[in-house]
Parts: sequence; C-alpha cells; structure tokens
Amino acid sequence: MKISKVLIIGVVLAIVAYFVVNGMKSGSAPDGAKQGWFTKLDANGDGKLSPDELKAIDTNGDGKISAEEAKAYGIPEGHFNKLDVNGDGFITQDEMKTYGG
Ligand SMILES: [Ca+2]
Ligand SMILES: [Ca+2]
Repeated sequence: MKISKVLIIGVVLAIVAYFVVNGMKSGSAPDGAKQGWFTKLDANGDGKLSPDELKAIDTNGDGKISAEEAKAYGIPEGHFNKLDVNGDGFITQDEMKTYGG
C-alpha cells in the first residue's frame, strides 16, 4: 500500500511537471513558432495562410501539400508531421489553420 501511494504521488508529480514545462514552452511558442518558411509564405503578413498563399507550396495544384512539396519549400519534416493532423501524408487548408491560428 505504501509503495503504491508513493508511486501515485510520483506519477502525479511527473504529470504536473510535464504540464508546467509544456506550459512554459507553449507560452513562448506564438513568436517562436513562426518559422522562416511560414513568414515567407504569409505574403500579406497577417499571421495566417490563405488558400492563395498555400498555392506557393502546392506546386501540382491539387489543393493540398504533400511531404515532397513541403520539403521543396523548406518546411522541416517535423513541422510537416505536426501540421498533418490526421496523418494522411498531406496538409490541407484546414490543417494549416490549426497552425496559423
Ligand atoms: Ca499538392
Ligand atoms: Ca492531412
């Protein structure tokens, strides 16, 4: 019983620490998250990506961004995977919204 209590306290502390660390990270994210490629892509500088602006990456014009298109534009793979919320290998306009706010 004592051991499991200690375990629970340890787990709770770990979870709290996790959220504290992540909270600090996300607190500084809004400015840090605007990467070079995003700034370059956001032609009118409103902090969001419009369908017109996305066309700059969408070289084959199918309305979504493939991993190859993202790579060609200089978007790091880690960003692509984050943006591809449903994991189908393409970034759609809707998925971009979650990033551009
Ligand atoms: Ca495309
Ligand atoms: Ca997707």
